Amino acid sequence: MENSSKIPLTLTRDTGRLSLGQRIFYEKNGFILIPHLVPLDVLERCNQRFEDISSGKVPKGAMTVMRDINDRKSVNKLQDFNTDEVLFEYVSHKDVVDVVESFTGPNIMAMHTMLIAKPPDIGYGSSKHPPHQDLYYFPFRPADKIVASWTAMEPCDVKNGCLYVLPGSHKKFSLLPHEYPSESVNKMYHGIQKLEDAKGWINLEMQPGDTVFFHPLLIHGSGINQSKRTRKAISAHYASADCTYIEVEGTVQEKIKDEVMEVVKRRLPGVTNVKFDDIWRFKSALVRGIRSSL
Ligand SMILES: O=C(O)CCC(=O)C(=O)O
Repeated sequence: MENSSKIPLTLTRDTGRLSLGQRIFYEKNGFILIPHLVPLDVLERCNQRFEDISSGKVPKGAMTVMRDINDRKSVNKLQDFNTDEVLFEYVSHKDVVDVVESFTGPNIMAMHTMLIAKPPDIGYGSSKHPPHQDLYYFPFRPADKIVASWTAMEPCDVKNGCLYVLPGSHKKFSLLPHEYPSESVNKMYHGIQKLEDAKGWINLEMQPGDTVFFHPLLIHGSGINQSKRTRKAISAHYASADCTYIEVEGTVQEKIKDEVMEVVKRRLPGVTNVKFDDIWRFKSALVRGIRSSL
């Protein structure tokens, strides 16, 4: 198939993994969903690891274990598990990384990792994730060399709070200001306000193994879990190893940087010379190719 769409392909490269149609779809919409990408046995091992870490059977090591702000008995997220050999099986899985390479090129770092459990909401609405752009959290660029993978571990539908996206928003908007919404949300869930006029939102209902890849400027979020089931997904953000760190002081990202640095100060009292990019250097890992500037 030739590129007769007249869309210059600037966000993807031909590695033989994505079809031209899939590349054009990503360039236009800012995401591409690939059904049945991750084998179910990998997800089953990740799920068991989640249960073992959440229950305290397996030590959490360097990762962060987060609980819903209202429902303190529910672990809603494991974060930063690049050093966990079980969960890293997902992050480094060939089927995922082969697709990632179409966006990042051959030298690939896993910068941020999450297993998001989204427990049933207990009535405060805090299981939702307000609309946001992931780039808000990242002190490295260029944005076009960063991509998220997000894989359903369980059926994800509107009832249990699936992902929703605003197609094309990665091109329509630059990085927008984010802040805490007035409703109850979890720690660091800053959102974009005043999106009432935005039209064309779509829900991504997905089955286990289905994987969506999306651009870091794509506006997305997830709904309240109004079911009695969890809604588990595993996700990683990848960047080209050739990306470089930027200074976020004085930009819309300063607020989230300050919040992250407050947490680091609390966790590492007495350590005074850690910078925001040091945290990213520490928690990231090479998954393919050669490590360079990140
Ligand atoms: O899985 C979810 O509910 C939302 C995840 C997400 O958008 C994020 O963490 O950036």
